[in-house]
This record gives sequence, structure tokens and C-alpha cells, in this order.
Amino acid sequence: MTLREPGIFTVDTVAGELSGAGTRYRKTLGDLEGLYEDKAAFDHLRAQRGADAVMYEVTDHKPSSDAGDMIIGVTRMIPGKVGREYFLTRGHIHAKADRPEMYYGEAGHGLMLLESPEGEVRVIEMRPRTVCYVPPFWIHRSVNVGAQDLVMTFAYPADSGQDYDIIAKAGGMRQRIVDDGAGGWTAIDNASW
Ligand code: S6P
Ligand code: ZN
Repeated sequence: MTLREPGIFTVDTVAGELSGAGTRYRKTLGDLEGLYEDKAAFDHLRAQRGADAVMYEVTDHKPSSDAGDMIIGVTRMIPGKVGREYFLTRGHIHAKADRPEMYYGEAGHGLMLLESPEGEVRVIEMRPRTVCYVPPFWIHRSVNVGAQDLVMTFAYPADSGQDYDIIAKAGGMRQRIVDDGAGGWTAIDNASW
């Protein structure tokens, strides 16, 4: 049996990253084309900020992709809206769909939008010290409904993988998170689903 070294990392809630983590990737505005309901608002934002504007970034520690191992990391999302719709992550189901996940709120105010294979939708409000359990088989997407960066720590089995096509094929998730007109949020049916 090969043993791995224990690791220690620091969640930097200001920078919104897992300091000392090995890998980092960013999703830009250009990467998120087609996900928002208001195409004209999306094009306008892209013309303003550029397709390379970073919308969210992930720093994580991936010791391996072995079953029984674990990936830990931090997601940081900037605040804002495309039209009336709050900034979101691409969202996915785990490629090994029976793998769960844990999210822990570090900073900001966000939502975890969850959808089951039977089409049930759940919204978990994320604030500092909120723990969200994402059960096996649920599609999950993060949404920043606050005025600051949303920072969350996550952990999931290392052999989970991510399947993004499930959302693309369905025309998105069943619901969208939009401004309720008073600066809060509300979930509405996705007309293109
Ligand atoms: C992976 C886990 C997170 C997300 C990250 C970005 O299973 O849920 O690391 O990858 O929050 O979201 P997305 O939907 O672009 O992968
Ligand atoms: Zn996940």
C-alpha cells in the first residue's frame, strides 16, 4: 500500500482561494456563453468586460483520482447579474453520479441550486459557516446572489468527475435564479428547459 502525505492548506477568504493548493482554473465570461436567459444582456456584458473576464475560479488539491481519495478546494465567484439573472457556475452532475459533495460557506451570500433526476428542485442558501450536503445524483450549480465575492470550500470523492452535458442537453436547469425586483432573489421556471 502506498501512503500519501497529509496536507495542510489555508482558506484565504479575502483572496477566495485555497492557499497551497496545487491546481487553479478560471472560467471566463466567454466560457459561460449560452447559459443565461438574456442573450442580449450577455452580449452587452461581454462587450463591456471582454470575453476573458474571470467570472469564477477554483483552487484545489487533487491528490489522485482514486476511489476512496478526496478532492478539496475553494470556489470564488464574483457578484453580478446578466440582465436580471444572478451570476452562476456552469453546474454539473458527477460523472460517477452516485458521488456526493460537501460545500462550506466562507464569505458572501450565495445559493446552491440542486436538481434531482426526478426533476425536484432545491435551493440551499449559503452564508459563512453554512454546510451544504449535495447528495449523490443531484445536479448542482452555485449562484452568487450577494454584493460581494462568494467563497465556498468544497470536498468530494476523488473519482467523481464532472458531467456538464446533462445541463447543456436539457437547455439548462429547470429553474433560474433572478432578481426579485427588490434586490433579493427568486427562483423562476427556465423557459428554455
Ligand atoms: C466539483 C465541485 C466544484 C465545482 C466548482 C465550479 O465537483 O462541484 O469544484 O467544480 O464550484 O463549478 P462548475 O460547475 O463550473 O464545475
Ligand atoms: Zn460537484
